[in-house]
Amino acid sequence: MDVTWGSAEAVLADNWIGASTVPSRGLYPHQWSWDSAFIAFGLRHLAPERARRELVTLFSAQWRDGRVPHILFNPDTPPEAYFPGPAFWRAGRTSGLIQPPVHARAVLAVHRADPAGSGAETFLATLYPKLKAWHGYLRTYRDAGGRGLASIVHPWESGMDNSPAWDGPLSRVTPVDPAGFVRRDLEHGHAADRPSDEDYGRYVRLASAYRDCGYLDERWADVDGGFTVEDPGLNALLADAELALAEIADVLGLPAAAATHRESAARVAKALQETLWDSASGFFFARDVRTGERTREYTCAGLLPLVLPDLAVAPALVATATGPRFRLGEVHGVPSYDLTAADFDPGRYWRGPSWFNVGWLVRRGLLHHGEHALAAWLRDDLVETATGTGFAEYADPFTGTGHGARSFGWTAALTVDLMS
Ligand code: 2M8
Repeated sequence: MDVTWGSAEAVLADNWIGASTVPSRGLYPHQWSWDSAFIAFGLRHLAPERARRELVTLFSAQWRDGRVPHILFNPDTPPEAYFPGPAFWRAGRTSGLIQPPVHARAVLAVHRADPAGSGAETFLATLYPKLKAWHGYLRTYRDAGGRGLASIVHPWESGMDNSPAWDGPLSRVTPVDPAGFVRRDLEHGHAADRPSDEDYGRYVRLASAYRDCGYLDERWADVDGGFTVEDPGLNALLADAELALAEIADVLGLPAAAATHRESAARVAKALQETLWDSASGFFFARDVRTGERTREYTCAGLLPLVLPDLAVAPALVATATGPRFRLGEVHGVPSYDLTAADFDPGRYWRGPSWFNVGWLVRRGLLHHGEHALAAWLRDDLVETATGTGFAEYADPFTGTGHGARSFGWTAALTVDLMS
């Protein structure tokens, strides 16, 4: 057996907690929404029944309104292991936020890897209505801007917590006093690799405010200083998820439903291009719904629309990706932020380092748009960097040095997937 494959498999075995996988034993000791979807992409090659279980467990925590919570807390983990824990959220075993909807794509891939395995016969039929309700939540309750795009109400919902794109909208949020909470993340990660105390103060302020309005999106618009942003990454993944749902409906013999999902995907993709694409810059920027202004930071979220096969602007977006701001094909992975920006930081979380899930998504996009040589290069680079860093959470784009947690779930899982 290949050494890389074997060590990635060992990471996933160590991070398995019985019905799901933790992103990292120390830093993130619970189940995270989009992590589980990425992890399932790898698990399907190793243990398809575990991949199914991972996703079924996550969806067992779905809320009545359709939202899939961003964290499902593990009852066997001590409450002080992670902040903010269940006592903060006051929502039973879950948080009240969401993360990008990569689940339908994962469900379809898991099904295809093992369509006849034991338990496989009910897997798609069980998850289809849940996925439909999840996307429905995003397309209705979260359409705060009224343009057919889903909004996020907290940076954690983007999955790219301290992305520079959120600095503008976050500047209106008053941080809570850092003496009021304990940052458990700093017990496991270097402060220089993590968000700042001021960032955390703002995250806590926003999460408490959303909690205190009962997690009711219709009330959020009236909350002063609230954060409401249309993220190109989340919306591209939503359009792609609707396409995956259409394929799932086809497999289930529901052609009319499949057509509806394709129309919905096309609507989101159109709104994305009309609202967030800036042709002069050749890039997708986030939009602050509260001010109506587009942000100006080039972050990796703006490259994620490449996952859409029908993307008229793909050549211009690939040109930006290979240009000086991201230097795709020259540096390791896909930097999370503009390499030419004065505040680019190669080691600090979502403000510069390359993340493996983003590299994996961009590679898929490159394949859609005929960029086969670049996709092959990126695949080899991601596998090499993941292996060389002990499956780090993220890596310095210039040196390939690992940062953040090691033995990180999606890094190991996506490496297995890239090698399959
Ligand atoms: C990071 O986010 C969490 C909050 O959700 C944290 O910093 O504690 C992000 O990188 C996010 O994308 C990821 O899903 C999560 C767990 O890996 O960690």
